[in-house]
Amino acid sequence: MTDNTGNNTTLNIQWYPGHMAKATRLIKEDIKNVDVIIKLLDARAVLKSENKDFNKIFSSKKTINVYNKMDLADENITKKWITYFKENDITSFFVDSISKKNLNLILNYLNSFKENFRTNRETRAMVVGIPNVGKSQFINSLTKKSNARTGNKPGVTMSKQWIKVKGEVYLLDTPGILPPKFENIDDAIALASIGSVKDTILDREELALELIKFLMKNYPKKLQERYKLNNIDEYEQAIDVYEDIGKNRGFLLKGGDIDYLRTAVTVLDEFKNGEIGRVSFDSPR
Ligand SMILES: Nc1nc2c(ncn2[C@@H]2O[C@H](COP(=O)(O)OP(=O)(O)OP(=O)(O)O)[C@@H](O)[C@H]2O)c(=O)[nH]1
Ligand SMILES: [Mg+2]
Repeated sequence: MTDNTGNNTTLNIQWYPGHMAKATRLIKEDIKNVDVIIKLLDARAVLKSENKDFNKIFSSKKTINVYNKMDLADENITKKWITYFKENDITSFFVDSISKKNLNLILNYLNSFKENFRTNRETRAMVVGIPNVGKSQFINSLTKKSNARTGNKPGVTMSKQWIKVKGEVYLLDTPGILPPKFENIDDAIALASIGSVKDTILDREELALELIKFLMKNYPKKLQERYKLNNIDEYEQAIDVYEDIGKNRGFLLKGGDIDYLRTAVTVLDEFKNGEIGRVSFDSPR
């Protein structure tokens, strides 16, 4: 497994995990009532969007991995992952919950669950994942109704909610849960960039600089085109790119200084919404 970020600066991200602990307790209460766990992850961060604590909680349950937001992920890397999962016989699906791409595969899987696993009641699936991976959107798209509230920021779903899908399938929406700490700085950069960590606990200027470094290394053309920059090879440091983005967008303060915060917020928002292009943080080899 390789990692596309490969840097070792420190990004100061801390959060108070009290509400995460509460959400974990809520989820644990329902495990006995469900047949299958749908682990929803972000296709842009196949490894990094996994909360490893879930594996302990759900070890006794049938689990499938669903990588959402495939429309925002690097197509070449997604292809590699699909091959990797096939070769290793791991049940996984790549989906886009907005256009509903591949959601029919999940419906087929859930509808045949009762038969395949010989249960005698309706199938109940719990959808779990870190914040903002699209759990509520995924459920709404499967049910064709807007039952679950969504939003492009972490922490939108606050409590549990059972929602009926066509046929004999029920889905449980749950609040997003992050592990108590990041394993390394690259995880922090990726998870903050895809919007799974609350903005208010981040230094957005530092994060934008780290994201720019990552894009310079892995997606230079996309960065250059989006912000009408010089050839990326011509820049010595990421801060020079950061400043040119601010200048090119006209984000200047009185006196002509660059508005660093506005530049950061713009880069982060545009990245989160896929406007910089399709990008992935983890590749299988
Ligand atoms: N481009 C794209 N956006 C998506 C997709 N799925 C969800 N979104 C968007 O991602 C944002 C987060 O979706 P939610 O469904 O609220 O995410 P969640 O996992 O329920 O988040 P929490 O409840 O905060 O844990 C929303 O703006 C959705 O519209 C997808 O497949 N592709
Ligand atoms: Mg939600």
